[in-house]
Amino acid sequence: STDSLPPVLPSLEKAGILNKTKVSENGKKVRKNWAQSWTVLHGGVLTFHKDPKSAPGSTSTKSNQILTEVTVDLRGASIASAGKEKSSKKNVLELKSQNGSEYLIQYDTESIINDWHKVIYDTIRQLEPE
Ligand code: I3S
Repeated sequence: STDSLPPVLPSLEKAGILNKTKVSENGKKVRKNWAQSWTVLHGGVLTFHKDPKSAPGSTSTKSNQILTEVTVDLRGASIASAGKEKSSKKNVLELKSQNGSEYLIQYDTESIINDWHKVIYDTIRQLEPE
């Protein structure tokens, strides 16, 4: 029987620098604000972090902190290549969360975006009920 198996937690993990902007919040369009973010995928959650050195008023104490800026729960989310109408940039992905937030993520190196597309897609699949 499989009844006694522990719940399977998504183990896929990845981190790297991406460009990202929010485009919608609670289903409502918001103004783009592209910024480079240290991006981490861990435990089915994607987090974007501000580079503390790029934050205004950076101090020596701040400079070794990594500030979490945005958290996106990938449960019920969707990821797809963004259409040309979404951005003039190349290699753009569109990430929609279950709560109606939408982000664009982008990187000029196609293979890097392809890797993120695959790992986010696979994580979303793993989080789906069977
Ligand atoms: O979808 P949009 O409005 O053409 O997005 C562009 C704007 O956000 C622009 O800033 P302003 O709101 O100050 O015009 C950004 O500089 C552009 O990068 C945005 O377009 P892309 O095509 O780069 O996503």
